[in-house]
Amino acid sequence: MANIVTIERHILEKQKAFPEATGVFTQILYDMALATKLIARETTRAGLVEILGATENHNSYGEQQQKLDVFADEMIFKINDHTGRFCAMASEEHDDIIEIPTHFDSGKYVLLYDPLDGSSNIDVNVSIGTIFAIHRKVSNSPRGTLEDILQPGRKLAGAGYVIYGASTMMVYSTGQGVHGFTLDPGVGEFLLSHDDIRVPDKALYYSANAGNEKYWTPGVRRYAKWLQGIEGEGRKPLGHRYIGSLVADFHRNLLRGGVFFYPGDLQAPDKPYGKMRLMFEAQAIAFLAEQAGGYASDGIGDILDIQPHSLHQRVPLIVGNRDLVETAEQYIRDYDQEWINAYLPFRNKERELA
Ligand code: P6P
Repeated sequence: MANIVTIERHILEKQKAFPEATGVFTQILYDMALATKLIARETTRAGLVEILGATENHNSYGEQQQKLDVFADEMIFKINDHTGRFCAMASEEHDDIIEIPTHFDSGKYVLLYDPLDGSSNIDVNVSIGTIFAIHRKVSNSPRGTLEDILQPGRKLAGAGYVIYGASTMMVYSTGQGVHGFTLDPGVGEFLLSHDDIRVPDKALYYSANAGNEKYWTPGVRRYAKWLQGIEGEGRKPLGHRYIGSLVADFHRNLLRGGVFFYPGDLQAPDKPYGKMRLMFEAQAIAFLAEQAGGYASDGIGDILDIQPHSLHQRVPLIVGNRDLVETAEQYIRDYDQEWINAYLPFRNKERELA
């Protein structure tokens, strides 16, 4: 009989070399597992209870908050606010950092999370996901500050996502490879189902919102034609798969090989930075991609090397097989100097710690 490997057993086995981290990471991942089990239960029942539909609130991006968004956001905060493991949190659904209540201990890590990414798909029963990332506290202040949060992805201590799909899966890395656990609803436990995930060398898919092609820059448009085997040396076309839920699109490409891109464009010249949030989506996805042998770029360079300047900073995201992502960078270098000139000032802005 194959081993039944829980998150705890897996962390213990993978992190023998880092005993001090094992305890904390096991607990953090268990806390996230519990929060996401509770979220999973609501997402599977969403059609049955009146938790569907939007609230009258909007988040900092002006996006209408779905009720499940609010539930997921509150669930993740409540599960983590009292453990003494975090000195601060930050959520895509909150304008500012979330302080740990003063009657709880402050810890050595910060938690950043997108409680329910792809929430526009909630009401149409398409897979959605929770994305989380963990940085180490670096400031000297007694409680967490923006300085602890606005760190480059290269410094991440760990990151992961949970995808609420045909099954509920948690995929995480703490820097020793990428590992996937599938929720056994019968026992309510995440069990190891995908040990040491590696992006397959042979990519099958590319993922992009073709409805935006009119606004893509010349280099990105040529890149899309290259992926379709139309531009360049007569390659076999990649299949086009686009769900419109980052976690679902990334998860499929991670397991089958492929590239996802949501590029920056000049539709609004003062907003050349695309749609993805650096701190709540791109850093975690880039960390996982690199740990699985892939690569993530904003079109200029490695997402993990970008020094964040603000909490809700957006970046273009091109992620998947390294060769496919580097080809995108080449097309952008060759044909998109106008866009590069418009984007670099945003990419290189000074960090806002006040
Ligand atoms: P579009 C969801 O809102 C999200 O942030 C990602 O999950 C997803 O990849 C993207 O936006 C979809 O954006 O513009 O194609 O609908």
